[in-house]
Amino acid sequence: MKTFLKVLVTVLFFSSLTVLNAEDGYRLWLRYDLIDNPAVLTQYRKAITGYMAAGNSQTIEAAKNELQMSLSGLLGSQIPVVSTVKKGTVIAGTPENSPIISSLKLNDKLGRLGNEGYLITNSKYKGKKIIVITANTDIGVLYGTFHFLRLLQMNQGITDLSISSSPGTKVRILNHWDMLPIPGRKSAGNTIWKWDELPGRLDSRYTDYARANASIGINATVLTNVNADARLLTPEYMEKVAALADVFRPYGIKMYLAAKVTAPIEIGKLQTADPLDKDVIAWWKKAADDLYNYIPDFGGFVVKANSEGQPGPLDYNRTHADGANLLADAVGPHGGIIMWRAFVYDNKVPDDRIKQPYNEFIPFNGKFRKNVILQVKNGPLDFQPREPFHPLFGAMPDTPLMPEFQIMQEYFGFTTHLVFLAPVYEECLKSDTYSKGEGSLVARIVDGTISDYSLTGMAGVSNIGADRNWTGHIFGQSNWYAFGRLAWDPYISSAEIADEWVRMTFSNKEEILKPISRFMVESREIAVNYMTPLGLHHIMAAATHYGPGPWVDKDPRDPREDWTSLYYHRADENGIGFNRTSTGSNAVSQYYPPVRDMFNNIETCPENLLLWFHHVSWDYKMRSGRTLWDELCYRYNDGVNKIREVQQVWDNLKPVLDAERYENVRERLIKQVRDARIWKDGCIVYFQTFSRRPLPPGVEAPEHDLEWYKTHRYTDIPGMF
Ligand code: GCW
Repeated sequence: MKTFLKVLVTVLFFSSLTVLNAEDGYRLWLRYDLIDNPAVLTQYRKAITGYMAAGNSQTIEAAKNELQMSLSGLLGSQIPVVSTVKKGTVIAGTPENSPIISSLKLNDKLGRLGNEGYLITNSKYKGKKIIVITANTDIGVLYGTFHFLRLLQMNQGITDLSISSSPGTKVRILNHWDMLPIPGRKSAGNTIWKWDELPGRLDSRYTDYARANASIGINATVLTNVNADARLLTPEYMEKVAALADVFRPYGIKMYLAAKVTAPIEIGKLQTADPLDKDVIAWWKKAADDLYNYIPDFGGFVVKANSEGQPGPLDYNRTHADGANLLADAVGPHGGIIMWRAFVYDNKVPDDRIKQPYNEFIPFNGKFRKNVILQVKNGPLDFQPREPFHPLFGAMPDTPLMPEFQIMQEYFGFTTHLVFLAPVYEECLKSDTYSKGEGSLVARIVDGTISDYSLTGMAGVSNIGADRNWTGHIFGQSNWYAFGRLAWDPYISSAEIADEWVRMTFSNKEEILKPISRFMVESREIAVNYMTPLGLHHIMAAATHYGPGPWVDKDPRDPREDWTSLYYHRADENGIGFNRTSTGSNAVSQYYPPVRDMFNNIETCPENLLLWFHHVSWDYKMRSGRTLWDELCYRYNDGVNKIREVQQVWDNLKPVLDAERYENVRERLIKQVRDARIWKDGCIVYFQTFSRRPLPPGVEAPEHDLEWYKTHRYTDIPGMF
């Protein structure tokens, strides 16, 4: 009874603390608040009485800190670090550093787990029940620690543990698209890298950034935009970058940089950047040597070349392979790699834009150095709400490929719309390329199961910014989380990821967990419907990419055709959609049969990609029995209605959520509902000028005329004004 009272008092004390705790979102999914399920708490208090971490590297120090911070928080009482094993000790370390772990003879199991994998298991030492977190390396131990803490945060059983895990890809990297500051101008930019303070002052945020990444297995980062700035390779910046690399290293995060092909001209004063020029070769070699002096474990470069105005080897009549191999040879002796982006297209090439990456890269299959990997966007266009998988997956068996996903919601309503992106990543990873027959999933190519690539990886364009809660929208955090989890394990489902994230970020209580994880999983399809249903794409506002712009016939930055919406939707009085079949641009030919044939035939083409591959008459009969025009209107309408439902669900959760995070989402959902309606109405009113058909019954009438939508400006969307 006495203990019961004690527990009760502690529970009350800590839950009142929880209420007082500002829930500003800073702690992400690593909140470590007191477990609010009494039965689970009792079980954990019995099973965990102390912890020890063997070894004295900074990485082990990080694991120790994490255990200290989390266990006391979760269990609501001081969980001590112990020097001898007792019943209920959590022991973390490698067999090499821990004679106790070594005595447990786990080497067989560990042998299969490589440099980053880990094992979490219950065991007995001298008759005492303990929990063991072990790995071949200290970083494996840290990853295992985070996994163990995830189990606790998710209130999972810990008395029957037998978990072994190792990553599906080697380079799990964030690509920040932040720009370097422009000299003499006070930029309002929202980057978290405080360049003006580095290297002297290291914001504590950098450590939390590294912790959060390590907790989901991200092991690499590129600090700045792939539209690269040559200044990064000057000593001033190398020193700053090195200071950050030092902060990240204990957490297993390697530093990479975006390289600019013309750096030898811009900062090296050479006359050319020709990859075969001997001075250029020497310049890059020296730049790499210098970099490795600053950062001995530097990872390598990511390069955007000959794309959207970026310089590249083609400017010197050389090839992508020449350009990539030049850099590969510079970093190779130090163990570095080159991630060469396949996101290339040129309006001077008279071919369907989406065909260009494949056409440009296929001839170079096997022509790259061993330490080059091609970074390929999930789809062949550009991070649209829905695209088919990129046809390069599976088509370059002798050159490693890594997918690039966008975590940042460039085409998904920025930090204002609630869209959980795991389904976008999952859809791509689970696509069957048929490159080696049935079952040749993108995931199996990416992780090397089918492809046998020497290098594997996954890149995510980061959505992390200077907001206190990191991503502006609280649900933006879930996309960062999802990317990390899928880079580690390309086979987990969106539903599993949502479940984990909600449990850790909000609550394990069914009344919160169920509704939130359900709408998360649905949110991507909802957004597709109010933005670009049935395979429509690239019909957003020019330049900003926020809001609809199906009428865009000229981009203010450049009047090129492939930056207009008309190029992509091709609406006319007969119908709508881009004919990419064998009678059109024949982009379908870039896929292996039977995928090619499935897309090519209007009867078998999935309806959610119909207008991507076909120009379809307004009266075409859809599987629902409706005409295409009616179906299009219904989908738009459905998207708006469903986001209103999400808003309702969220409003109903008010009494059980903390005020601050509730409000963060509530306020944004108001704008999302408003702007979803603008998407729907704007697109319907515009496409109706071609279809000349009435709105089908049940579809809400548009609020304004076409002119209103064409001239509408958004004044309250962060990132827009
Ligand atoms: O999505 C487009 C963006 C560009 C970006 C480019 C790319 C970094 O609008 O801002 O440039 O893709 O991926 O290179």
